[in-house]
Amino acid sequence: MIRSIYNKFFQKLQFSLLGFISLLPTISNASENIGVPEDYQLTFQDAATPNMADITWFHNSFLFPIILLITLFVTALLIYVMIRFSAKNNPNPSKTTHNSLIEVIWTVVPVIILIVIAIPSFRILYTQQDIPIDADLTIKATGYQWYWGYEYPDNDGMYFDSLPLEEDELTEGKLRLLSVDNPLVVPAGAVVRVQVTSSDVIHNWAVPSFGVKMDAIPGRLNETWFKVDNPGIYYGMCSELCGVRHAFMPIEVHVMEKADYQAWLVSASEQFAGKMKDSNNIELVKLIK
Ligand SMILES: [Cu+2]
Repeated sequence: MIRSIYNKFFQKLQFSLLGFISLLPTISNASENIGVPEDYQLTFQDAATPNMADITWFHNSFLFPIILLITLFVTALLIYVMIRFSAKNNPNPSKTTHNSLIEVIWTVVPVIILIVIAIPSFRILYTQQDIPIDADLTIKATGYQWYWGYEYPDNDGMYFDSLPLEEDELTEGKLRLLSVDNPLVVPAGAVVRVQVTSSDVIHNWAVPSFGVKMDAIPGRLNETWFKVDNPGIYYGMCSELCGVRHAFMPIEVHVMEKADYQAWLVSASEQFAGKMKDSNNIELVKLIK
């Protein structure tokens, strides 16, 4: 009951925001861009994975009401105390210094609240950390100053760099600071295991609509996973301050129907097969300068 009321509240909030946004110039071909931030966005992006749906529920329908009630209770208590015990209304203050019952209550009640919050929180954390052993596809994402490189170990180690598009390269439907030349491509409905690492400093591979945010640490292989059923384009960014071009290492994920993915794989295998990272890549040298 409470859950549905708050879902409606957040849906309405989002709805009114969407109405406002529709007055602003819209990005053409936006129907394809699903996991993307919106102007004046307040809440999370729409969930594309079960994990993100859980995170959204946890925040919007669980934590938010608890925080709201506590805030209202404390505010009401403060207002009551300010009026009831002001110097004017209460000229002779009580000399009471201790009340065991109240002290027990104000210790035990917060503990109970924290335990109640911890139970669903740990469950969600566990599903994020529990990498399915029967993953359909493994991707290795490596952070470089300042772009991402993707390797497909299941496909002869196919590797490609994923560089952000320059402003003069932005064609219709491409987004500034989000679109890349070679996006990560995965099949819809597949469990994708992502191994995340870095070659220089700490980066972070984060896609908000997937509920994925994993540190990329040099010399360490971190793992995360996602499963997206809805084909479309989803965006993320490096989420760890990693240097002067930290804001210029976006993540673009194309989720394709299985047949389209197979077709992409055939052409990409030819284009990228056996291609290892080339430190003399002209485009990279341009970026580093
Ligand atoms: Cu980075």
